[in-house]
Amino acid sequence: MKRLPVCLPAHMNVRMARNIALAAIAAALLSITASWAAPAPAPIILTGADRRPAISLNGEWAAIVDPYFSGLVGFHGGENKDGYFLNRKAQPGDEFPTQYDFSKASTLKVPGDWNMQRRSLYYYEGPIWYEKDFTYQPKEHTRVFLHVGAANYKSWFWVNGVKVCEHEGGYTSFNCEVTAAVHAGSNFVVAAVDNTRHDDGVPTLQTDWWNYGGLTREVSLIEVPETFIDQYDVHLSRTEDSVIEGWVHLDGPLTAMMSETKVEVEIPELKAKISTSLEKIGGVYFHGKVEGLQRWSPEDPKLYKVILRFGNDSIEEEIGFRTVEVRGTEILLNGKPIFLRGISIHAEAPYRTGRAYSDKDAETLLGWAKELGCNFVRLAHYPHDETMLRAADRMGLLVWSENPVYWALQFDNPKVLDKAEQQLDEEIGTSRNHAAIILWSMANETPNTEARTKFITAEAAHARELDPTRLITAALLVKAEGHTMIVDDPLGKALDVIGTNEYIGWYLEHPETADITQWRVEYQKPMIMSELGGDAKAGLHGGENDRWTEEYQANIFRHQLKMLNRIPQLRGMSPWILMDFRSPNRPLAGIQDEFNRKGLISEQGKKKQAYFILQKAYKENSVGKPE
Ligand code: GCB
Repeated sequence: MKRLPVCLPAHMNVRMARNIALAAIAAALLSITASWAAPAPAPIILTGADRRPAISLNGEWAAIVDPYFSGLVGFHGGENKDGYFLNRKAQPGDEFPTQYDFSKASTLKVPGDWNMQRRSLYYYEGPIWYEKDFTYQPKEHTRVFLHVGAANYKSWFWVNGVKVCEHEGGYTSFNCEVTAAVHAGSNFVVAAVDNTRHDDGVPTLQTDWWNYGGLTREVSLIEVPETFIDQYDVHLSRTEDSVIEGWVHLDGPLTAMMSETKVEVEIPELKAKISTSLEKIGGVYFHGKVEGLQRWSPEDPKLYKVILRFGNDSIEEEIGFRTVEVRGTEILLNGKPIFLRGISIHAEAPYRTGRAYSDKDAETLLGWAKELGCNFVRLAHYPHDETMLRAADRMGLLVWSENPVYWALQFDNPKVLDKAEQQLDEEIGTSRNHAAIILWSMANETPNTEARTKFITAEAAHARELDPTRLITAALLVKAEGHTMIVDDPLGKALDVIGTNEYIGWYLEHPETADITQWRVEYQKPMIMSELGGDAKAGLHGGENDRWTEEYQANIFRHQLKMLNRIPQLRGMSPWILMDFRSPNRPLAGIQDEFNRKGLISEQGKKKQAYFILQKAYKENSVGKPE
C-alpha cells in the first residue's frame, strides 16, 4: 500500500490544541471542591463510542422533579449549599435539615424521555435531577468517560459530588471525563437535565415536535487507555480508484516512545493493512490502495470489519465504502446517477410513542421504509440515535442527517451560531463513518433574511471543513406566484443539493392544484422534494375531498406523484412523514389529539391508504422519471 505524506485537516490541529488546553484545565478543576457554579471541562466527542467496552448505566435512576431548580439555587438566588449534586443523606445531629433524599425518590428509566413515563410529566418543561449508584474498580493507565447518548436540552453532571461536565443540545452524544472523580468501590453520578426551551437555543422556542425531556438515550462508562483514538474517519476516495483514506486522531499525553508507535488501519477481509507513523501532532492521515473492494450500496449494503490500532488501544468498526458526489443536476452514488426514493422520519418510537432509542425502534421504522420501497430516509429534524444509523448501514438506506436549525433561530446572534456549530461538530464527529449518510442538512424552513443566509452559509462552510466527502443540503421554503412554484432562496448558493418543502393540497389549495402547478428552479443543482403530504387519521374514511380522511391524503399523493415527474432536476423525495408523531401544535380533538397526522402509518402501526400509493410508485419505479 502506498502512503501519502502525513498532513491533517486544519480542524484537527485546532482541536488538538484545544484538547491539550482542556486536559490541563480538567486536571485543575477536578481537584477543587464541589460547586455547581464551578466551570467544568467541556465534554469530548468520541467516534464509535458504542464500539468501546462499556459499563452500562442504563436502568432505573432515582429522580427528583425540581421546577424551580432549587437543587442548585438558594433562596436568595445564590448557590444552594445543600445542592442535590452532593447526594447527601441526613445525618443525626445535622444543623440544617437535608430536604431531599435520592434513596427515597421514585425512579425514571434511562434511556427514556420522562414525558411518557409519568402522566404528571407529560407537559413538563424544566429541570429534573437523576441519580444512580454504581461500583467501579479503577485500573492503572486507564481513563474513564461518562458517555451520554443524549440529554435534552441542557444537562450538568457530577460524579461523587465533583462536577464533570455540562452540555447544551438535546440530540447529540457527548463524553465527560470522570477519571479523577471515580474511586474504587461505590460511586454515584448525579445529573440535572433541563428541557426548558430558549430563545437562543438550537432549536428555539417553536418546533413541530414534542419536547421530550430527560436522558433520552443510553448512558454508560467507557474505559480507554491514557492515550487513545478519540476520532477517526475511514472512507473511500472520490478521486482515486479503490483507495481507502482518512485520518485517526488521538487524545492524551504523547510520550517520546509513542512518537515511534504506528497507527494501524486494518481491513482483514481485504487483507489490507495501512500503517502510518505518528508525527508530533497527535494524529495521522492515511491512504492506501485496496484490491477487490465491494462497494456499499442500497442493493448490497456490504460492511467490512475495520480495526484501528494505536499502542495498546484498538477499536473495531463495521464500515461500508461508497462515494457520493454531484455532477450537474445528478446525484452520483458510486459514480452512477441515483434517484432517492425516500421518506421523512422523526425519532418517535413506534407503538409505545415517546423518543426512539433502541435497535428495535430503528428496525421497525426503517423496516417500514424498506417495505415502502425506499432507498433513502430523511432523519428529521435533528441527529438521530446511533442505533438508527447502524441499522441504516445494515439495511441499505441512504440517510439525510439534520442539524436542528429549525424555523426562526436568532440568526444574528453569534452565540447561536456557535451552538449550531457545536452540535454539527458532535453530529459529524460521532457519525462520520456511516456509509448510509450521504447528506448533511444544515437547516429546515428558515426565513429568507440576510442574517439567516450568512448564518447557514457559515454553518455549511464549517460542515465542509469537517467533512468534505459528503453533500450539503437544507430544506428551503418555496415561493408561490399564482400556480408557479419558485425555488430561488439565496441560501441555495451555499448548498450542493437543494431541499424543498411544499404542501400543495394541504396548506395550499387542493390536491388537484398539483396538476396545474409549474416549477421554476433557479439553481442548476439536484433537487430533493424534502416534504410534501397532508394529515389523515388512520381509519377515518370519506370522499377524496374530505379533509383528515385516508382518501384525502391518498388523493394528495396521487396528484403530487404526477407533478413531481414534471420537475426535470428532481433527484429525490422524502414525503412527510413515515409515522404520526406527537406535537403540541396539533390539538384538534378526536382527530389529531396532539399528533401530527401526516404519517403514512399511525403511531400504532396502522398503514393508511397513501402508504400503498407511494409504495406502488416506488416499487414500479414510476417516480423520478421526468416526462
Ligand atoms: C413543515 C415542517 C415540519 C412540520 C410539517 C407540518 O414544513 O418542516 O416539521 O411537521 O411542515 O406537518 O406542518
